[in-house]
Amino acid sequence: MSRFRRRIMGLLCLALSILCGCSVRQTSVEYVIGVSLANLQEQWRLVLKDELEAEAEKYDGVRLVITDAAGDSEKQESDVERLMSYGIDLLIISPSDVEALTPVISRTYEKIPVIVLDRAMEGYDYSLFIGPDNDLIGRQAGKTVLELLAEDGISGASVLEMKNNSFASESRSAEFVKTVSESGIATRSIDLPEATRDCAEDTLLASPELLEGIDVIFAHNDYMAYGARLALDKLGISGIRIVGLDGFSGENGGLQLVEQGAIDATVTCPTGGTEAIRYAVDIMNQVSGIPKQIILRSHRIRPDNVTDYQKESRITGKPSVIRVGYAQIDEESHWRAACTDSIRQAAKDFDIDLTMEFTQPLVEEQTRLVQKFIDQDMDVIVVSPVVAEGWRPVLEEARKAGIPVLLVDRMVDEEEEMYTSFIGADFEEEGRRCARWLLHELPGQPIRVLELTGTEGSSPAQSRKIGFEEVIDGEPECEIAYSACGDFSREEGGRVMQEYLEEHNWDIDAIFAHNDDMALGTLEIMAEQGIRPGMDVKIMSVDGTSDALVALQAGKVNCVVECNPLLGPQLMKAITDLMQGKELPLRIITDESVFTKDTPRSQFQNRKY
Ligand code: GZL
Repeated sequence: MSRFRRRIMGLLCLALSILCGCSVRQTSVEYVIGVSLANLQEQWRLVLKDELEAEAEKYDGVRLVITDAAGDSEKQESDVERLMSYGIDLLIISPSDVEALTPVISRTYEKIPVIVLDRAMEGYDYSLFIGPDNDLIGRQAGKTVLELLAEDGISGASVLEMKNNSFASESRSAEFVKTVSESGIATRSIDLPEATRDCAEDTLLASPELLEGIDVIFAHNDYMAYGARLALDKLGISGIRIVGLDGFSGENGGLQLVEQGAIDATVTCPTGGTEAIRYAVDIMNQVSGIPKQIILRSHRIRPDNVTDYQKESRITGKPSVIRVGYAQIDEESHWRAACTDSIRQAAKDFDIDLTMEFTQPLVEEQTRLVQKFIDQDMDVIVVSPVVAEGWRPVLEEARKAGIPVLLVDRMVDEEEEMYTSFIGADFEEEGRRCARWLLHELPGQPIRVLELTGTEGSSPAQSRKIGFEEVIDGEPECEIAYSACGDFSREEGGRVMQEYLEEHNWDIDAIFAHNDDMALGTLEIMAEQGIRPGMDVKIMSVDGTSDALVALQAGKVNCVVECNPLLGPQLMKAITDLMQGKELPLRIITDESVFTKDTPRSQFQNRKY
């Protein structure tokens, strides 16, 4: 937006404020953020709007222009177009129907930054997505129901699930039902026309037979849970447990209802409004390292933790210098070297006392190192877990010691409560991107793939494979004909190729390498056999290291999916936020590109690894 228009907008906002009798702040408008909300009927959206406005108040030069689509996708599309006509600098949108709104979001993203809230959209045509993990929320609700039934000594129970046929509700319900049915719990689900207290109360009063044989009610928000409570009281029914969702503070919010015993538990579902404004300001100020997705943490709230949950700061007494112990994997790839350098440099930039130690790629060695950091009473412990299994005991030790553990680069196969946050890539999406490129490059023909897998048991190797197979599963003529572990190393990648050539006649159309180093390790060996890499065989790899991009520009590699190792700044900012008492997101997912022969040359310049 031009400065002139910004002045006009500022005067308009000023005039509107005076007309509405609002307090008038004489400031120039630096940024106008358009906010397109799905509706302002649901309580969750009202809380979202309050959070957005409260956070925006903290930035003098920021103005919000908020629209309410009243649940109508067509209206929301025209709301976005109207906001664009005002010349907004950035759009925050909480879509009513994410499929219907995807085209207008993509079109808007071509012109200005877009932050999508709450409901993830297909593809990546946005600057940043902030939302909850709805599958996790469903599992947490299921786990809570099982705990309540165990406390009551009830087996073979029945649950009445009160949903509100929304996008989030479906994914939460699927995971909820899966979680409780594994314990033999039967679920009767009903969709309410409105996700409100009155609708829930009226539904149960009108059809009390819905409650026959029911031991627990799981309502997909705390207002419906409260309505269920009122109905049970009016019907004179006791002994039925009630679990809600959202966990807001305030009058009749889930936290108060749990405190008062009106409901037995809730699972929090933060709106992301505060984070949206903070990141919007960073994006407009062109701060580097903005992630692609922020997945917010949800908590299971019971009477025994509702008070602690509401305490402002989770970390008390910020130390003058933050001491961080980092258990890093010994260098096995160029990616690792770049990651280590980024962490070290960022620690200096953020003035954090970093003790980074390396171990052999063995979980026993890494967990011993983490135990050492616990014994040294580090303020924060960071791990790049070499494999996903085997972490629970030492994570329990860290939790008992009150030391937060952040996962960087790789994930562990443990419950979300066992770690504070994960910073890294969406490995499954990286695998999907390789497969999508391959099917686009070799359409409608048989494709035999040789797969070079990364370190066995590591989350990138597991998840890249899952993502790749998910996409090719729908293509009967595309198959992984041979798969072997190259341990993410160039030498091992070459060994796998050597062995394949010794044992087979060449019959491979494409190579899917879980990282660049393994792909690069195959090139010379194939060339010695007269196989032209990139021509006779298509080669896809993951990371985006400089050597791979050189090979791509030389036509020897065809598709390089980025896996950004430069995680240092995001890690150190997260640690700083944590030590200031802010709650960290459950996952911070990095922004990544795909490089092919069609990628503009400019994108190959100024790369830092
Ligand atoms: C991904 C990282 C992987 C890289 C490999 O986050 O763990 O390990 O893709 C590295 O290059 O060895």
